[in-house]
Amino acid sequence: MQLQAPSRAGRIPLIERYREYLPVNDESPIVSLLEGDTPLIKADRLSRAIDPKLSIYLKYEGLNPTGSFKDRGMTMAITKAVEEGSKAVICASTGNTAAAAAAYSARAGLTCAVLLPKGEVALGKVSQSMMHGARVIAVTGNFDDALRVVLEITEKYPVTLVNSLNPYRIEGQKTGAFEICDVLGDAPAFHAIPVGNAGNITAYWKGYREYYEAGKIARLPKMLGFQAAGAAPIVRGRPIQNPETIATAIRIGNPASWKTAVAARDESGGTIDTVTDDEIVDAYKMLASVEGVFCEPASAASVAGVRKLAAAGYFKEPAQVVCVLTGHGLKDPNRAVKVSPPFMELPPEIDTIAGELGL
Ligand code: AN7
Repeated sequence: MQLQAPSRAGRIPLIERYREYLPVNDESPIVSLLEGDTPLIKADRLSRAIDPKLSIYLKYEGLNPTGSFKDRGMTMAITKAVEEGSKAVICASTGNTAAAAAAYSARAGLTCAVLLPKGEVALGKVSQSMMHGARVIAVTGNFDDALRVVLEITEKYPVTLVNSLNPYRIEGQKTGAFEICDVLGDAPAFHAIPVGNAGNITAYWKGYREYYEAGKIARLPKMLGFQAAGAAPIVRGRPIQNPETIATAIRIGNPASWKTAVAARDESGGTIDTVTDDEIVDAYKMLASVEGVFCEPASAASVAGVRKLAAAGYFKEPAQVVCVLTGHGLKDPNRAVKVSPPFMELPPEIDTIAGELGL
């Protein structure tokens, strides 16, 4: 039997696919896990439940190689780190950046160090960093503390920063916008996205603008960003000392890309708003049970936000809304179990089980 080709059908490295929009040349040593090209899922049942005027689409970024959108930025950041002769990379992370950095570093043969806020990173993400051989350090502080230390380290030592302050990360992540436009044939009217360190809203807005300037799309979307109510520095207009939310991925009090997130909001005529943990959990459960799409809690902030705006009468006419589901539900299995009803434990007896199932 013939062995399958080493790439999935239709999958080529993200950087190859959008090469003309990315800062690479023919010598760039592309480090790829065949990321991107994630599904844009039309969510009719969800649309009907939230606001029948809307056509909601889910950009399911959880289907990237390490289970989050971070792979788009990391293929670029690690490719450029190798191209520039770097031997080691470092990041602070609420978990997903670390998982992606660890995986792409493993593939490139780079040393990788990740600083994680102690006790506040979902289990799946920690396991990824460990398995890919990163130097994992739990910092006794929050993400903002960890990022501050990482920035000081990269100023003093020859280690490449792969947080989204690294401009190549944003370059890679903007391709999410290209893919959405390539599928829809234009930009959607609204683009909803969770906001943590604010790199992704910055990247998507850059992607849409570049496609618009290239004449690939005829309109720009309104950007709708959503922060967890207990970690909403941009909405409150000041850094939050002790951010709190069950959506640990976006438990961030002082986002690095604050200014560009505000610019995305204002230039697009959109909004950045809060969603409570209860609203996040409701949307998280709804996505899984109504559409069969399992994302992590932070990702559900995009849908929770659209739901909140819809209830407040924000959407006046029929419109396409793309919600980015930034990470896979399996990243945070503990939360999934915690928000679900307990399951039954029964002996392997047909009558007992059939009885319990009401058959
Ligand atoms: C699932 O991994 O900041 O606003 O260190 O993992 O670009 O920060 C993760 C962020 C949304 C927010 N959804 O994106 C990290 C990290 C998920 C995330 C965000 C993150 P940004």
